[in-house]
Order: sequence, then C-alpha cells, then structure tokens
Amino acid sequence: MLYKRSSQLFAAAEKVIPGGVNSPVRAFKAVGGTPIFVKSAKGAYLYDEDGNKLIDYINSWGPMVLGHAYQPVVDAVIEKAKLGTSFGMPTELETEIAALAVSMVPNIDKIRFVNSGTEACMSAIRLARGFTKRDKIIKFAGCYHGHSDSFLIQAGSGAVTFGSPNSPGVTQGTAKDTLLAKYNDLENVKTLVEANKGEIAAIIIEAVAGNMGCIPPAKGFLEGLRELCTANGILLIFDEVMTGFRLARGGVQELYGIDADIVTFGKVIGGGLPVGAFAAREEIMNHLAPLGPVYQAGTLSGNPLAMAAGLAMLQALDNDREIFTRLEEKTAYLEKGIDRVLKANNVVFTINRVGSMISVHFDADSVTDFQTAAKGDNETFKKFFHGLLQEGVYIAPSAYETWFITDALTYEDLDFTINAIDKVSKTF
Ligand code: HOZ
Repeated sequence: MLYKRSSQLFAAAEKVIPGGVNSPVRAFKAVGGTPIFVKSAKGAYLYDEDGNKLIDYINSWGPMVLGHAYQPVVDAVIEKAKLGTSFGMPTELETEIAALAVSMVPNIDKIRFVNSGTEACMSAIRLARGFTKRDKIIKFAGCYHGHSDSFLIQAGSGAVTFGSPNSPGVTQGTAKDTLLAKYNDLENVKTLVEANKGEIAAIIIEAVAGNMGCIPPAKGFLEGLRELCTANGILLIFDEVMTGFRLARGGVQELYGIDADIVTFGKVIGGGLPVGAFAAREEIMNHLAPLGPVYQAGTLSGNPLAMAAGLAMLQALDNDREIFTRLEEKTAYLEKGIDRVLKANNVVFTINRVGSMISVHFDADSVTDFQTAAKGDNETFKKFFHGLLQEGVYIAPSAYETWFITDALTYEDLDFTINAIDKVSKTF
C-alpha cells in the first residue's frame, strides 16, 4: 500500500503544528515512518487520503465501540446542530443522558459532564481532595489519566512512548503530592499508605490498565485496594475512560463487582465527540460548586452536540444487552487466532486481554505491570506494526497501547487480520 499523500500532508502539518500532530502518540515516532492521514471512516474501516482501506483496531482510542459513523449517533448530531451548537446554558438533554448513565453504572447517584478524560480525572482528584481535606494521591506506574500536571508522573501511553513519563513543566510542588505505586502490588500500596497515614485523599487506578498495553488486575488486587481505602478514609477512583461502557454496561465496577468512590469516563460516553464525565455517590458529588465549595466549570461542558452523540451511543448500548457478549466473543476469537499463528511461526510473545481490550507483547514473560510491559521487544513491534499496515490492518503506533475491538468487525475481518499476522510474523 502507498502512503504518498499522507506523507505530503504530514510535511505540510509539521510546518504549522508541533510535530505535525495535535496529540503526540499519533506521530509514529515510536515505530518510525509518517502518520496516516484519514479521510473518512465507516464501521470497522478507515479510508485514508491515499485511497487505502484499513481495518481499524484503534477506533479513536476506544470510543467507536459500535463502529465509525454509527448511524444513530450521526443522525443525532446532525439534528441537534440544526438547533444551535452551544448555549452555555442548561438543556434537557443533559439530564436525559445523566439519568441514563446513572442507571447503567453501579454505585453512582450523580454525574457531571466535562470535555475530555483528562478533565474528568483532573476534576475527580480535586473533588477527592476537597472531600477528604487531604492533599496526596497515589497513582500507579504506567497508568495514564490524561495530561494534567498531577498525573504526568511515570505516566503510560504517549508520555512513556516518547520517553517523558515525568514531563518537564510539572512543578516539584505538584509532583510531591503524587505518590507512585506498582500496579498489581498490594503490599507496595499498603506501605505507601502506612508511610503517609492520614494524608492520602485518593488512590486513582485504571482498574483494567490500557496504557501500558492491556493489563488485567491480579486476583484480589482491586478487592485489596477497596479494603485499604475504606479502612483509611481514602477515596478509590476508577479511571474508566477506556473501560466504561466497553467492558460491561456498568464498566469495571460491574465486571468485577467492586465499588469505587469516584468513577471517571471519556471515549464511549461521548459517542466519538469530546466528552468526559466524573460520577460518585451524592454525598461526594454534592461537594461540587454550586452546591459545595469544590470549583469545577466549563463553557462547553454538556455541549448539545456532544450530549446528543453520547445519548445515542448509551441508548444503543442500553437497548442491546448482547453487545458486550458479542464484543467478548469476537475479541476471544481474535486472541485465539493470533496465538495460533504466532506460535506456528515461533514468535516469542504474550497476549493480554480483558473483554474487547487486547494487546500483544513481544516477550515470553507475563506482563503484569509497567516494568514487565517495558521489557517487550520494540524492534519486533515495529516490524509487526509496519507489516500489518502494508496488509491494510491499522493497530496503535506504540507497543504501550491497547487494541480496541468494535462490534462492527465481522468474522471475515478477524480472519483477514489473523492471516495478515501470520504473513507478517513469518518475516520476523
Ligand atoms: N488515552 C489515549 C491513548 N491511550 C490517548 C490518545 C492520545 O494521547 O492521543
């Protein structure tokens, strides 16, 4: 496949946009080459500026759980746009989507909408600090909660891909309030809590990690965190920006039967438009302005186009109770196929998967935390990525990212992908 026009467009973009992209992980720096410029997308496929058709395993980093340009979402946005695109005033639509989200997710009474997952997580820790009157938070190495200052400490995703898990620009003052723990290591978290007794406002976690590849929580880990938080007056925040409305109707809380104190959302909840949200029990949410003293705001928060898209998406998920089973089955089929062909070609690898999130690591050992994720062979990953691109299969351009499966994928698409992986892995 040729990517000539994409290269030209990238060269033009580099002149006026830093690195030619508006989010670093798009830039292909970890795999080499130049990014693909998209013209359009429908269902499971991307159509690029060179006229190539690609099977998409990124799906806008997660939101397109039902495929690109999902018709009810497109129709909802078009109809809403005709009535005005932003008011900075309340609309009935906001209550409608809030009520639906609250009915789908366990253990939350109220939800507030923002514009991105970054904003949601940033607001969630402010709320936790205001509620507990404590300053410190614990995050896990390799987890990514967006690019706000408190979280760019050993962050995953693009931050680690580009070698800046601790970004310059984050002050020492901010960094000292973020304590770092090892994913899946409960003893490590207990030690931190003990050493900072009475000072920790929140533990924030991607309860299924997706920014160092996909990493499932070890048996008992989330339960242990829940107990630790309850015993120490710490709020447990589940960052469900990737997992919410994807791994189950009620996200990770439903999947593993564990209650978080605050939950953050992004991606699927906006149906592909810029939406984030954070939610909790009433006693916590009532600390937010205008009811309480914790300030958080936004002109475009609850924007009518974004709410219309999000509502259409959540309604579709709410109405189709088989969707999560189908996603699980399709991803399990893909996992089995990849496992078969990589083994047949004597490739050293590990596959991690939870529901419709899956990642392939080129290392023989189990991948359970950031350290083990970082051991993967990036040279093999680069060959894998570019080989698949030539075959018309688009995966994330970084070994630290998860693949997101969409229900729009057919079993023919999955077979095509498995065959492409077979062909590419013969060349390693
Ligand atoms: N959370 C997304 C990737 N893991 C963000 C994508 C981006 O940084 O552009």
